[in-house]
Amino acid sequence: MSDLIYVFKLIVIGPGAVGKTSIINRFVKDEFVLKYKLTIGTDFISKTIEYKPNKKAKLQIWDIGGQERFKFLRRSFYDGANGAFLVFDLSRGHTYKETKTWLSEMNQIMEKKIPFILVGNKSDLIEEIGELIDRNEVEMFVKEEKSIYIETSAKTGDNVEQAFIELTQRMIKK
Ligand code: G3D
Ligand code: MG
Repeated sequence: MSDLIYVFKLIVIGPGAVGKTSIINRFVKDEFVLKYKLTIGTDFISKTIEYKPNKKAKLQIWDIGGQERFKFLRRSFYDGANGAFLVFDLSRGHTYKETKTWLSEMNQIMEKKIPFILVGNKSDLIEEIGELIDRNEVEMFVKEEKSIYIETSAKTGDNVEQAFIELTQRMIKK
């Protein structure tokens, strides 16, 4: 008998090279590959997550991949999404500003607002490069959007699974 109840479409969006594909690979395969050829395109990859003890949900995780460059291709990508990771790169501050454009585009395309989590990825680089974003401003931004902010490293795996669990719980509450 299966106690699997939920199936969610989860999309991972944000500027290029922030680590979207790496986060998915870390979560799904628990690995970090130094060189990816090209991102998966329009396909998704499935993984069942235990978001609470004995509670499972199936996630269909969609990597926006090359479509990040082609706005006209994105509509079908967003179609039916239940939740999103909006990812930026902690080592490139301008990618944080760009997430605001991504968010307004998503809200424009989606009929209803869906839960999202703002992800600052590459936290392993912070020590080396210093702080490039104003965390107070980030916290104010996500609070206004009724969202939360999580810092991850696809390289070390830090917080990656937690981010998926948190988003799954938010999609369930929705
Ligand atoms: P994208 O799918 O958002 O375009 P990728 O991003 O997953 O392809 O990652 C872009 C680059 O960032 C890759 O390096 C990848 O190895 C690196 N990267 C991804 N996540 C992390 C992380 O958490 N920490 C660090 N240090 N690097 C990360 P290359 O060299 O292949 O461009
Ligand atoms: Mg990619």
